Amino acid sequence: MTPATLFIADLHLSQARPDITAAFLRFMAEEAPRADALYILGDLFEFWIGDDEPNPLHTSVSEACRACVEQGTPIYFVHGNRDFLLGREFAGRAGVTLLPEHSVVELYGKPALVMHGDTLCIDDRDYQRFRRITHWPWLQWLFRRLPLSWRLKVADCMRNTSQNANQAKSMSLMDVTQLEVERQMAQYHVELLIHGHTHRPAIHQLTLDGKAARRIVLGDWYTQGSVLEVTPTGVELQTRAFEEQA
Ligand code: LP5
Ligand code: MN
Repeated sequence: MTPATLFIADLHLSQARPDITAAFLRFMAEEAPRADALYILGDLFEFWIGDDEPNPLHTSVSEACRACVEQGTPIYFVHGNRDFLLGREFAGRAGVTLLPEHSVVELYGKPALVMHGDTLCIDDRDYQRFRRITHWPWLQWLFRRLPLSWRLKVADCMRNTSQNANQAKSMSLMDVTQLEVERQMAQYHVELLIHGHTHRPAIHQLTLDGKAARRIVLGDWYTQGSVLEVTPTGVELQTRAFEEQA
């Protein structure tokens, strides 16, 4: 079998969408164990309020990840804007390696910059302010110590506020800022960038310093799965159909 590295993002797993969970668990059982590595580039979960939340969905996801890792496929996880609180305890249980927000990884001899993608959307100043604040370590420390029911309420309130705010934002404001893409790719000396977040799957060709470069955007898992397969000879952005509900 050709060696392949797989990338997924923006599954937004929740108990409200068992069809997405089923597609993810199938992918983890049938496809991920055959890969050289699996990268999950953020927003695996609809939201995350702490590793201590007793949620059967979290248990089935951690068990599926662990089983895959035990079969020899390492799993790397980058935080998204929904699950940035996912911590070392859950990662340890699942056997996944947490990566920093921006990482350069070697893919069959070529460096690639991988990230969730929200840090590329710098024109969305309200979001970037929200992000800065919710990443304050002392605020996260405090939040993690609130009772579960309060944390759930805060998350719910943030989701509602965010949804309302997004309705007033233009599509271009919520997309990446091209100059920031180019700045980060130059900073990390890469000709390949892979990210999610915008839910606009595409392979963008660009020119950096006179050289051909690519930005690959993973799709979400709302109506179908989205998987990027990288092999020594190329890249392919693929989809996976969800199973029909009985
Ligand atoms: O998520 P999505 O795609 O809808 O929109 C994102 C940006 N929104 C967010 C907010 C998340 O959806 C909320 C996640 C909850 C996480 C769990 C709780 C952890 C709490 C930790 C506390 C330390 O990321 C959205 C972007 C969009 O992507 C496109 O890039 O535009 O940004 C916003 O909507 C931010 C708003 O513009 C402004 C901020 C609203 C703040 C609400 C604060 C409410 C506080 C309530 C406290 C009681
Ligand atoms: Mn996101």
